[in-house]
Amino acid sequence: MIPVPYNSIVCAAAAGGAREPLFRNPSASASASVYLLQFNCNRRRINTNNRRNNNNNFMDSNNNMRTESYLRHVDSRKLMPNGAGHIPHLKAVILGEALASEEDDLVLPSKEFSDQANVHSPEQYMEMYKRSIEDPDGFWSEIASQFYWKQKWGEKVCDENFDVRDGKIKIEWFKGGITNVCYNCLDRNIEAGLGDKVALYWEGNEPGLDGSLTYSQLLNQVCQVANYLKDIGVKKGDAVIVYLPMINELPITMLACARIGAVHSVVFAGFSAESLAQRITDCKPKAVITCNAVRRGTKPILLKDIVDAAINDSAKDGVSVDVCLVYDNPVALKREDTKWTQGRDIWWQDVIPKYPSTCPVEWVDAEDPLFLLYTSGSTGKPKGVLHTTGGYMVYTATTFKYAFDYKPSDIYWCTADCGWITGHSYVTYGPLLNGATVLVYEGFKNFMRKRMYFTTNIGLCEIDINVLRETHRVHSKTTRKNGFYMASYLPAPNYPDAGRCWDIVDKYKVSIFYTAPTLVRSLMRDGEAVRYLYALMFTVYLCEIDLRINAFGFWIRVSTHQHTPMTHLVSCGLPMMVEENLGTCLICIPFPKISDCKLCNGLKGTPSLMKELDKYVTRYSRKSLRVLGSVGEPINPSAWRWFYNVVGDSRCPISDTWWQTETGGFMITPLPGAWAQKPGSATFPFFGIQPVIVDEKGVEIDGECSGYLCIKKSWPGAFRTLYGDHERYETTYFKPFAGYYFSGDGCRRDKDGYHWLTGRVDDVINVSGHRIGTAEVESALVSHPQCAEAAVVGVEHEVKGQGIYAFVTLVDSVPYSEDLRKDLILTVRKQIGAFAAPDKIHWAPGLPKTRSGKIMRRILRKIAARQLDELGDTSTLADPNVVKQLIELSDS
Ligand code: 6R9
Repeated sequence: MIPVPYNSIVCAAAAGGAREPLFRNPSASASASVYLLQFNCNRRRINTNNRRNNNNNFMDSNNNMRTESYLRHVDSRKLMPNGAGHIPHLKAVILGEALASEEDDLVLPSKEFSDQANVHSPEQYMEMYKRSIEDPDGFWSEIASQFYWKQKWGEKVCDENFDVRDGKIKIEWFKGGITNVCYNCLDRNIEAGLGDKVALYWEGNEPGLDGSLTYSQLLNQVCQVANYLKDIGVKKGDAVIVYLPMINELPITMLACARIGAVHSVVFAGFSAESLAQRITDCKPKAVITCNAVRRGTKPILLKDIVDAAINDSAKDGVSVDVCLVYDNPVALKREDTKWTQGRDIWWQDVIPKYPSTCPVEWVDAEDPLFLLYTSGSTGKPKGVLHTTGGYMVYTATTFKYAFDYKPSDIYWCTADCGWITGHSYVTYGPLLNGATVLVYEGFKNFMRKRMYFTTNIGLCEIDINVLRETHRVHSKTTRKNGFYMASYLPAPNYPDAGRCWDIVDKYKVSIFYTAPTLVRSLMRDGEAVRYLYALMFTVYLCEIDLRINAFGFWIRVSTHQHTPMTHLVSCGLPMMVEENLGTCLICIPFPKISDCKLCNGLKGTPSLMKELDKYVTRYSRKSLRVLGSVGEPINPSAWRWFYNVVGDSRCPISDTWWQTETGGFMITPLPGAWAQKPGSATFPFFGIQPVIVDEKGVEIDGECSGYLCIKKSWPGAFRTLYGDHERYETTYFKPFAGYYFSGDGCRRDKDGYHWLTGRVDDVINVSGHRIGTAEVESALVSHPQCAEAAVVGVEHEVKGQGIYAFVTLVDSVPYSEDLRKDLILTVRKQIGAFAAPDKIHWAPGLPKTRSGKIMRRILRKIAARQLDELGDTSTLADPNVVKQLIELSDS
């Protein structure tokens, strides 16, 4: 019996049968706009129902709102954005969509889409899935045969031991097969007639800076680099560290390594010198390849300086680097200003063009290593995830083709950096193996946003959203200057304005757009912020209030007898929280949420702000878009809806792909033409993947349930070991639940069999889709001479998904100070990278520990999230007073 991943009831619904979906197939309704309306209506219906239920008590005779009877009290404060609990005696009330259930929202692909899709129905999926599970060897070898193999694999397609109780964990696919990934990406496609097709488009940060390479041109450049590497003595199996920004030279270098059988280890160019040194020391590379500098905003980041420091550091550990190839990036730094070590450093442009543009392929075994990529774990030491050649090639190519419904005419853009696994599997290998045209974007940088103005009865308000912080730290201040309100705002990753993404989509006619929820949320906020400002402006106009803006939303203080603004906000459908104290009422409207306000619409055009609504998106055509994708963390339903409705014009399915550095490729993902989606769910397993949800004892749970997400049996793209530490590989992934691969993620399966990822269950924080081990941050903090101890936990963050919250105990007699706080954050930035900087340092005279000295992170998580009435049992603590002290220091 094979597990049935797709519930037959949903199949029927998706096929237009038994169950009436809440959201209709747009093709079934009169027009797309009708569909949109239904979409919004449904949201409203949920809100209106609430209202209707309380209708009698809702308004008093003067049409003022009766807050008590209307607002719904929330049992738990976990629904509030972090920081809201700062307010003493908070009485939290949330309105709006947060309480809606997403489980019954089915969004179906249009008939036109399904008809042309690679997998067009649940039945077709089920048939293929069944075969992939019942006959994996046949299924995968048929696909593998579409690639070039110098020699076919041996007897066994797959040879595995997946159970620690039966000995050493071993995963092998296509062993004995001789091939080369670079050959399959380039030469094979050129032979098939794609030589003149564009392989890579490159778009720089600065509008106007761009370029492109056809498959033939790309092969020539790859060969030149490959020849150079061979010339300096890089051989099959040797490691090469790549520390480059998103320029074409990054995928070129990866492919060049693959061509000669060298193992690339790409390090994200946002990592610090220390992190880079750690990776150099671990894999002892024959060469380091970098760039002198890259421009982020107006500031050049001196990558070469970071590499110099890292090489010095690793030399102290006895690992020397003989060659450092440096790409000259004059836009960021002049050659003559680049620090240079004669004899070791060499300019890319001085040597590479001199090498021949053909290079014979080094044929390798399917199980020979292709690359190393370090990822965070629950200890301070990053793990070198090792992927091999054959299985990874077959798996990334196949997942790319099906999850994005790839067609040869597509223009594909993945916003990930090649420094992460997404850039390996779905910027470089997966798409190029399919002969796709890939857009490489230099990357998002924070941009200087213009000021926003709005009028109120207290005068003209100016929202200064210019105060950008590299760190993305949650930080805000509101000042009143000359009668103007100024507020700092979280930076958004875009340049020169929030429309850049869609400008690029139109410029290249991008048809598949794959990105991360954090980016969706920050872009959505740009449009939504305007909508909010508008609603708010009107509210402010209605009564004199004290307005504050922080990272969580707009905070308004009004006196309790003034119900009009609240009524207005309610009519806008804005979710909000209210704290009522004697005579005053503090309202927080967390942004961004999609709202629809008759009142505001009625005033459309009065102040021009309304016109600004979503214009960053809608002023671009986006007609070329066909499929959207999301990766890195769970996408929250409101971001999903905005992505679907606004960006994709309610026309493009979203592939919410769940996978990991370790899995090499997609594991649970929609097949966009095959079935209905539920906003926020990664849906069903890919071919050959058997996800199981287990309880804490490792017992599989059937049907509707929540638990730990594990995978039964191997798949071709699985990682084979942790570099130099097979024991850690087994301990981390295969020992927690014997017989399974343990993902480290929690998961819920709903009544229809849809999978909902609920985040990490281990000590790993997911910040903007980047995995950061709490232990890594802690060890950076304690390296500071004045830090005695540190404990780091993740907290919910509106844009980044999770933020980093650090409890810090100082050495005796060191006073708390703002300078020290900054210094501690700087220490983490220096040691790991800016993206790992803590959002909050919470001074801790002591940490809550059990009598055996174990830190009780559960309690720290609750304190960080201000869920103070959910601290649970603290009686096992060695010193229960510690908790009280920590709570007292919460706002210091
Ligand atoms: C590809 C990548 C892996 C972790 C993973 C999970 C989270 C990734 C997700 C998702 C929910 C998705 N994650 N995609 N959670 N829905 N679509 O991001 O690899 O950097 O190794 O991170 O990211 O928690 O365990 P990696």
